[in-house]
Amino acid sequence: MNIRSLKRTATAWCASAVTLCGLLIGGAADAAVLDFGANGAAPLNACATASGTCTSNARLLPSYGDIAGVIDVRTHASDGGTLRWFDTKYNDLYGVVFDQLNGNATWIDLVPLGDQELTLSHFELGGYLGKRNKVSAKVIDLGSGEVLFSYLGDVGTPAGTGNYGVHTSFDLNLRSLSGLRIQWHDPSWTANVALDNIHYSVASPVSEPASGLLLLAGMGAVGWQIRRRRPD
Ligand SMILES: [Ca+2]
Ligand SMILES: [Ca+2]
Repeated sequence: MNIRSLKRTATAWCASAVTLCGLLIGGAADAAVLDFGANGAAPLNACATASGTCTSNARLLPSYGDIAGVIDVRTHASDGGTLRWFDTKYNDLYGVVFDQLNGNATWIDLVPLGDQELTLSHFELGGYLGKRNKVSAKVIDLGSGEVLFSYLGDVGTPAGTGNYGVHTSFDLNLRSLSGLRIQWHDPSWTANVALDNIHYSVASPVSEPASGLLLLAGMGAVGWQIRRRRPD
């Protein structure tokens, strides 16, 4: 066996061993997007209306986004109730959540269930009728209270002819066993900024010993393969 084919074999074994062990030790991830409705379709069974279908300014139901055994989604407006839903005009977003009151305590909590770990990878903010200035956004760990991500700046681009401009995206890789809070505030008026398209996943955490085990398993598999291919 030459060096090149040895490397190929080692790479293949590492890949298969890590994938297999990752599934066994880490468990499969539940990945989801909270989009509050997209492409002009208002979410069903999601708002406190007679039909349950969201209409602009209706309150989101506390059960929106919840998945039994996986995640509890909790939205919070300044009056202590849930956030409200709106269809358009927050830049180019469709179906968003916002706080109608002019307070400063607007957030959404994502709480993983069953001793699992939450990973937050993306969210978007849109400005009402176009760009908004001096908007603050934070992501806070619900266990430690630590601010893991902080932003102070513009949200969205200015409105153009026949459009409301483009929203602002935030790409992250934040993890927590306790859950994460996305909090945002526009000092000029709370309702000026709305949230949309939260990407997250929930999975059993891979502990440090398990990670080490994973590495050893991969190396062991490679070593075994090399020995097996060696001529007697
Ligand atoms: Ca909930
Ligand atoms: Ca949406």
